Amino acid sequence: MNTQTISSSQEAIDIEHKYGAHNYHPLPVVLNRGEGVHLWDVEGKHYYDFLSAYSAVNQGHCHPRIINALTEQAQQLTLTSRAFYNDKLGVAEKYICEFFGYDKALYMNSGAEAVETAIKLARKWGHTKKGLAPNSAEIIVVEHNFHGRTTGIISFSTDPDSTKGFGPYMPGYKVIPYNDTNALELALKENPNVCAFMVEPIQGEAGVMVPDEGYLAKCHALCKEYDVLFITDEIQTGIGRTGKLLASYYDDVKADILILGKALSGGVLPVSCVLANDDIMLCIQPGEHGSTFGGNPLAVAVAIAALEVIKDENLTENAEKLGHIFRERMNQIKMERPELVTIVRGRGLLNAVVIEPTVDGRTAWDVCVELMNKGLLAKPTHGDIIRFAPPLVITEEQLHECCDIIESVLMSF
Ligand code: IF1
Repeated sequence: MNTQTISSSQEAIDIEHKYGAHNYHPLPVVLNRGEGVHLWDVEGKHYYDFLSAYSAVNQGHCHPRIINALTEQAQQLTLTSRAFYNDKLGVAEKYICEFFGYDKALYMNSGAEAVETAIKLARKWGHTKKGLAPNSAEIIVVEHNFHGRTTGIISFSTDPDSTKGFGPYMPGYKVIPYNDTNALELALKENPNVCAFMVEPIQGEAGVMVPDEGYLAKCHALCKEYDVLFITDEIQTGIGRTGKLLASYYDDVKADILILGKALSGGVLPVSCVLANDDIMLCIQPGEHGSTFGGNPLAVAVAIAALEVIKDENLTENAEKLGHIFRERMNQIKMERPELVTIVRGRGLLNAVVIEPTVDGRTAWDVCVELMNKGLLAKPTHGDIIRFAPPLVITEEQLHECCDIIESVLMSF
């Protein structure tokens, strides 16, 4: 039986509909090639990518240095498991620890796996170092969080789409409002069993919700005061996306446990990582945590190259500079069409625009379909919010060209 080759977009959509789970509602575009900020569909139509696979492709599609690292390692050694050593993992652990300033790194595969790892690490620290009674450790999280889709993680989600029908849920979590340090202080005062507070420095899925200046710094100070670990989930906001290497740097804050994923591989394969200092990371002893592919030579060779690209190509600085230009262009449209574009927000090249439904009932989805027709790919979240997140390699000229496309579509609504 030979594998079918796709000759039209509709053929690809049909085969996926018939044989694939219906767990997504994609825009009707079928891509088959990517390079930098560019994508092409089966018919050869060009698009600018303004989603970057939810910020996994910060370095641009198929970055040559990352692809080279992948292909070289793939022909040498891809997987040993952690039953044995290999000559790549230690080098990659050292590299990422020095890159972000921590004693130790624990590589995993998906972002959710890294979040689960951080949760286990924080609980282990709570029970063994903070002296919490067995199985009593609590973690504080915030409303509208998104940290992944495992049954453990959705246990503290406040999004019905992520939780409905998937119970029973894991205990041990307290949900408080985002961007509210009084709520955090009260939760810490009320509950002596808290081992950690986990937060996205900017909430991506919630719609690029940027907290007040000083919020993260105050949370960090409260965690110190109450002997609680400060965990940042920078899977989407990290690695240059927001114009700083990590979004928590906007408040000059360094997490006790840092969670990375997505762009840690430049979108080439799943790589995630948890970083912490020895007093925390060494709470997990041999045989207490792991995964078959976690830290495999192929993944970590790619991770090193992905981080080198961010540094060598000054992509964080580019995100900072072009982010200001992008929001300025979007605010100009907002001034022209205040009834349609009500909010523009973001940091670096993680931005969102809130679109009000038009009098004839067209929504952010219809804007994204029209953007697709005009050669720009973005996707709405929560109905009325369009997230705009191009690869960080985008040039100023390309950014203006894309803003022209966005402007022409929005002005036509
Ligand atoms: C989907 C959302 C974005 C994340 C943060 C952990 C994870 C994610 C801050 C888990 C993953 C992805 C998952 C993907 C779509 C996308 C997403 F819409 F789901 F919420 F980006 F906003 N922490 N986000 O953003 O990482 O296990 O996926 O590697 O599930 O639909 P993962």
